[in-house]
Formats: sequence, structure tokens, C-alpha cells
Amino acid sequence: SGKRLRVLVDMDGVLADFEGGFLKKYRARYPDEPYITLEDRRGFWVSTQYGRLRSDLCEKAISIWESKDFFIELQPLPGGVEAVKEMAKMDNTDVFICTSPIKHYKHCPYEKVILTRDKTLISGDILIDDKPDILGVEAEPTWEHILFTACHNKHLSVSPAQRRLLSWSDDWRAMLDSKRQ
Ligand code: T3P
Repeated sequence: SGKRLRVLVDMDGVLADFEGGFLKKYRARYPDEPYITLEDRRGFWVSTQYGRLRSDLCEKAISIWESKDFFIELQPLPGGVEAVKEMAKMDNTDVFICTSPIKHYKHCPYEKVILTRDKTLISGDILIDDKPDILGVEAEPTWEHILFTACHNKHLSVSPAQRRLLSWSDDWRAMLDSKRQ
């Protein structure tokens, strides 16, 4: 058996349905305000797109994920939990959930698992994440970033070198195997 493979799996947008959970709670809390369907979402930051729709909607959007129980009540995305469990059982494979807390520290950290504001500092072979640009103090992270497709990034043309995982039904096992040696 060769070297162990270390897989880092992002949480929001990859394992947990941040976008769906946000929209449901936003519409319940602000039933008379305009909203952006998941089909029309563009750009990673929800609040940026809402702010462009109408400037005061930026803070209304932020109020949703800063509320108690927002993160803990997010529903799992199809197949994610099963995939992580299967990875964890594979030989020579270590899996970590790697997620960033929001800046508002009241509820989020208690409702999440492993936290870092800078994922470039975490060493691994693969990072599966829906954020297109993952930057930090380490200019050359050890991992290869696999872009997990989400409503906000599906229209982005990424560099040919960037690999995508279209969903958890996509061939994540082959991605892992391609990094084993
Ligand atoms: P993760 O690292 O698990 O993807 O920014 C803090 C967390 O909230 C981070 O979690 C990303 C997620 N998030 C979004 O996905 N979209 C947003 O618009 C905001 C504000 C946060």
C-alpha cells in the first residue's frame, strides 16, 4: 500500500444545502421582498447579488445566515453524506470536513465541525469545494481544488486545468484514485 490519501471536503454548497436553506428562510422572513431563484444565482456571495437587486437586500440576506439555527438546520445535499462515509471506509484514505465560519461568530462555529478561515493552510491531496477562488496566505496549497458544481458557479468557465465534480453522482471515486500513488 502506498502513501495515504487525504481528502478535504467543504461543507456549505458541497455537503449542506446553503443556497436552498437560505432561499427558503429568506422568503419566509421577507415574503414581500424580491428574491433570486437558484436558477438565476450568479457569483459565490449571496449578499452581493441581493445587494445588486436592491441595496437594502444585502443586509436582509446577511440576517438570514447570521440567525440562530441557520447552519444546523441546513439539509444535506443528495449523496454527500453517503460519499463521505464511503471515503472514510476506504483503505489508505483520511477524510476531513473543512469549512470556513462566517465572520459573525455568535452561532455559526457551534453549529459546524472543523473550522478555518484559511483553507490554504490545511494540507491535503484534494479539496472538494464549491467556491471558485480559494485563496489564503499559502500561495501554493498542497491540495488540488476540485470545484463542486453549485447554482452560483455552474455558468463559470474555469481554467481547463480545474477539474469539476458535477454532483455526488459524478465519479468522485475516480478523482480520488487519480491522486493515489
Ligand atoms: P464553507 O467553507 O463550508 O463553504 O463564508 C462562511 C461559510 O458560509 C462558508 O462555508 C461559505 C458559506 N457561504 C456561502 O456559501 N455563501 C455565502 O453567500 C456566504 C455569505 C457564506
